[in-house]
Amino acid sequence: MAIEQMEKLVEKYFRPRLPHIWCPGCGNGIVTGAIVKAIDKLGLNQDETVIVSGIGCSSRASGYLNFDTVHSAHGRALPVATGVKLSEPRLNVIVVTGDGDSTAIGGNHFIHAARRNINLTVVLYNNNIYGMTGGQYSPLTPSHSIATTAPYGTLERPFDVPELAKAAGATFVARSTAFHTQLLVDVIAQGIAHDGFSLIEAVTQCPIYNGRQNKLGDAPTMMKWQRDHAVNVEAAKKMTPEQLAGKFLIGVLHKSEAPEYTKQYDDLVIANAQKGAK
Ligand SMILES: Cc1ncc(C[n+]2csc(CCOP(=O)(O)OP(=O)(O)O)c2C)c(N)n1
Repeated sequence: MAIEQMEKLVEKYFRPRLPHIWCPGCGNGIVTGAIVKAIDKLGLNQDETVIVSGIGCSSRASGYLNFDTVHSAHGRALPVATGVKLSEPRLNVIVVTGDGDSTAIGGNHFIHAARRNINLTVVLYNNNIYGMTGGQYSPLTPSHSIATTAPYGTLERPFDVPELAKAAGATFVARSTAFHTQLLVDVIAQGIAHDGFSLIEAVTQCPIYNGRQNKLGDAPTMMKWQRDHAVNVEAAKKMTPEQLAGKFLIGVLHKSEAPEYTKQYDDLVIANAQKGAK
């Protein structure tokens, strides 16, 4: 994208709040930029688009964006977003959340929002760690990684979050990385356009807490790792299990149709509640 175009996007969609809190090399700016590009690509009305976040480095994105935003409580972005969407179903509601925010403290809300198939778009910034509080392991931290809460390596197995979302009932599930920015923009746009619960996992680098503790190198090195370990879901169809060992899939991983919650709710109100309880 040309620099003039970028400047226009920044002027329109970001609040001038420099300096931001993100560390040098953090991928959160790339992911937030991808959300903005997806919104712009779809031509969404800025006054009818709401950004809701929880708590964490990634959740700070809501404060930098020039929309109606809610920076809610840790793990509670989805209940807040559900309330916003149910009260005004015409709004586009985008949830910005971290791996800890959405799958640890907010894990229960995550599976139930997916199960309801409410039309929210969740962009999960997966840096594999609790960044804001200094590098504790999360449910998405790979086994045996070092974290401040696992000095000898974590014994826990991480969730495959797209599989979790799909099993819980999400009707659009995708993954991309900070390195694969074009794809990230594209799958976020598809998720927003999808009429149901959509989960987009954005794999991103945290060089300061995750990278340093695990000797993963600086930000460019971590992004090269993303480049070398992600396989597009279409390309993967032609690959053998041996070729796919140690890799992860990117692209649209699941898409299905199911009744959307707010529409069902409105129908229920019209068909029953407005006639009065029997
Ligand atoms: C109820 C509650 N518990 C704990 C915290 C402390 N806390 C703030 S952010 C955070 C983890 C954030 O990790 P993640 O969601 O992965 O986001 P990141 O900072 O990595 O983007 C925790 C435990 C809090 N703010 N509120």
